[in-house]
Amino acid sequence: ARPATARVFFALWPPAAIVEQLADIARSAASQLGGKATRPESIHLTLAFLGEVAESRLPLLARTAASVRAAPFELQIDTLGYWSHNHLLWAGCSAAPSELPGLAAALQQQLAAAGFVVADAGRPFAPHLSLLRKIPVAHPPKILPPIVPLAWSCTGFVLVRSQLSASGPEYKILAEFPLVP
Ligand code: 2AM
Repeated sequence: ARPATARVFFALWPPAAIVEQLADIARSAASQLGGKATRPESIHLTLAFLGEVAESRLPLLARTAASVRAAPFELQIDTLGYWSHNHLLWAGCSAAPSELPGLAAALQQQLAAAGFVVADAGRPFAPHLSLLRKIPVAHPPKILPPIVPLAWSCTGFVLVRSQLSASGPEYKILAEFPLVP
């Protein structure tokens, strides 16, 4: 029998106040453009995507993440972006502090050292929070409206399991890792 696996990734999970605002933006964009708004409980910023990992290795995965030393930082979510290759509308930072790519790189490095394979590890880190997927090609957003900047204090990151279902992915937080000054 094949070993049981889990589809997992590491992410920054926004606090409720930020989720609410981003979910509002996602809903109003969906009503204007069509497509599928990310459910509020699913809004996140991926740091490293691993895909399928044997369940037996999840404890090692959590220990590895716990060995990452990084300080808390502030993000200003102040811009929307659109990717035509996957018809995706996302929110992000016009100028992310270096701590954000720094955290993603530190995490990737520890994961690789422990023998985990990070998808897209060779590509530049493109931090984003996906808000609206499957925007019909007939309605790509031509002009993205400005958004009210959202101040997000990032004080930890999480290990998430993604369970795919007919109604879309369900995310379950398996472990949390604090960022300590
Ligand atoms: P997306 O929002 O841009 O689709 C769970 O699927 C999270 O992991 C999402 O944030 C998703 O990004 C990201 N993700 C999925 N597959 C990925 C891959 N192959 N490489 C990097 N990130 C991926």
